[in-house]
Amino acid sequence: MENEKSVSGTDSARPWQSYHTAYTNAKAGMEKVDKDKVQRIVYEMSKGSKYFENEEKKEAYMKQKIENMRVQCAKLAAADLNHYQKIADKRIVELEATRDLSRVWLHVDMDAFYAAVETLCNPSLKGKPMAVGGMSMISTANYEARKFGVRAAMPGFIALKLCPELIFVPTDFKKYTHYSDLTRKVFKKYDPNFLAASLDEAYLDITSICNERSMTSGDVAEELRESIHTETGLTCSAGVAPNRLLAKVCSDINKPNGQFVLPNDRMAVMTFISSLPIRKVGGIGNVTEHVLKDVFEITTCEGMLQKSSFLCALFSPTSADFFLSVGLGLGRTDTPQATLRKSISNERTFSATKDEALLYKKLVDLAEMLSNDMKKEGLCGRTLTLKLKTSSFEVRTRAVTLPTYTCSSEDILKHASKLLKAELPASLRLMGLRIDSMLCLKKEETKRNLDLWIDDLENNVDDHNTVANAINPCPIEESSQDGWIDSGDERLQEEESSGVNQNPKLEQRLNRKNHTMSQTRQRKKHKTSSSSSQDKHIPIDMTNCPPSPAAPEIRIVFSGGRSRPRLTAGGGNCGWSCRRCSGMRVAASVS
Ligand code: DCP
Ligand code: MG
Repeated sequence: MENEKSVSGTDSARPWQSYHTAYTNAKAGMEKVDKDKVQRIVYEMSKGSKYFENEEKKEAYMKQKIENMRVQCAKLAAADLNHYQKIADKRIVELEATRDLSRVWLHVDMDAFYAAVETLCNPSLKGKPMAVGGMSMISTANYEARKFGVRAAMPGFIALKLCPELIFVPTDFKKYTHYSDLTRKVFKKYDPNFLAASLDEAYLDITSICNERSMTSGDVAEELRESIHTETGLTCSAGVAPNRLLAKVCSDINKPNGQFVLPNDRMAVMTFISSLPIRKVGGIGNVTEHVLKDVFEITTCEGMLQKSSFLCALFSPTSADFFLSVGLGLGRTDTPQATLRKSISNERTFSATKDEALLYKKLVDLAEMLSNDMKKEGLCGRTLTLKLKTSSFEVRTRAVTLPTYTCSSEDILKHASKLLKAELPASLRLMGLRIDSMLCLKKEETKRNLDLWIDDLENNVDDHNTVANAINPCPIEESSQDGWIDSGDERLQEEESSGVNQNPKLEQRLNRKNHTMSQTRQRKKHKTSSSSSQDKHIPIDMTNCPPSPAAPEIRIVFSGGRSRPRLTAGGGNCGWSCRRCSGMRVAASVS
């Protein structure tokens, strides 16, 4: 199962061909781009930079990961594979039984959002290639600029090299928030409980509106898009599908200003999934994509089912379940009312600076924005995390548990300032705040959810999965600046981070001579390994960092009876204490 080329891709005369970064991933509108040219320019312009060094470390880590998996793969005997095929087949049947085709989900995503807002405010930009942001980083580019390979998260100086005519417009978040609010007023008419995934995207359950108005889902999508255009002057794209995972994939298919409907029909879903590239699925990022491609030759979602025995053998049950679900085209269909948002966050990238006054000023803005977002949703939180990225691209997170639940900007700022102070002096290029452990002040039922959540924690103090789920969803790889907000599909992001099963026990398992262990013992073993920390938290994917040598610790403190647990998390390297790179350890104590 070797395919050395796609990782090391190695033609030494064309080293850029193996240089894959966020800057070279295609977005909508980049289908006809000369990829080789873009890759070469990105490579040449970033070579020698700290970013480049960091990318090299990530690449080396990924190669190591792939190599380890290949070794483990090679150790699988036919009897092992037979055994894991049985486990996989059983799991597929169980997952299939959970398929829910009763809901119709719509995912809506604004087209080139920041760029479109800027063009609306300054029509002279229309038709010209433009990007929002500056020389250090651009937030997005319009579709004219994308034809040159210019895209979000790319430094402006590289974008300019790709497209010398490129016009830069500085970011203006007030404007984007204003237009985002207008779109949300429209969403509310179609689903009062819609899930906002970021400033420019949302998930709506349109089952009721389709029934009430005897309209097809496609007609509802058309009408909603028209209504957004009337209210804002902006265009958006929509995807309709039986679950949120698929709806998001669908909204990207006919971008910009288009829509795609996947019917609520099992056959239609399976056909759609059969050729869907794995990278299109939320939660499958660069590293996962490479591992699946290079170790197992899985390129489409269907491949997940074809290689199910390998996936069950080499990944933790949580990750294997996720991959099998993707292969079956399953996703979340639950109603938003039952979903308790687990965190709210924001972050800003800026030109690297050591100026402490400037850094504190940015922190004030972030605290205010976070507080406003929380107030809008009637939320209070207790675990505050400060995320920093240094000028050498090292990502640090520092977390603190606040004395009380709060949404006040003063409280947030007070504690965030202490966290920042401890890190200074430092040259920083990104700062973000995140608040977790939410209480909703608006909805009684959310409180009920929280009680259930606490029950869960109390019943599962030794179950990392539950604990980590309760703490935070992992960020997606290419998060927008507002994209750290839960998308409602946080489980999917979690799954990606939940890790390759690199438990040393696997080694023993694979070497075991006697494969005739009873089913019960096997099952038990599978389960036991799933709740061992090493099993669950070895990262499969990383956003920014090489593996962290010392895993941080999450401490759960129960202060007697059924009172709320206090959760504290140490920082991983990627940011937000995520399981993807931190390899969290969990400790529980009762006081
Ligand atoms: N954004 C950002 N940084 C990123 C990605 C996005 O600041 N790395 C901001 C700018 C985008 C907005 O978030 O306008 C929405 O992100 P999308 O990924 O939806 O991108 P666009 O809306 O710009 O383009 P499209 O959805 O048409 O592909
Ligand atoms: Mg968008």
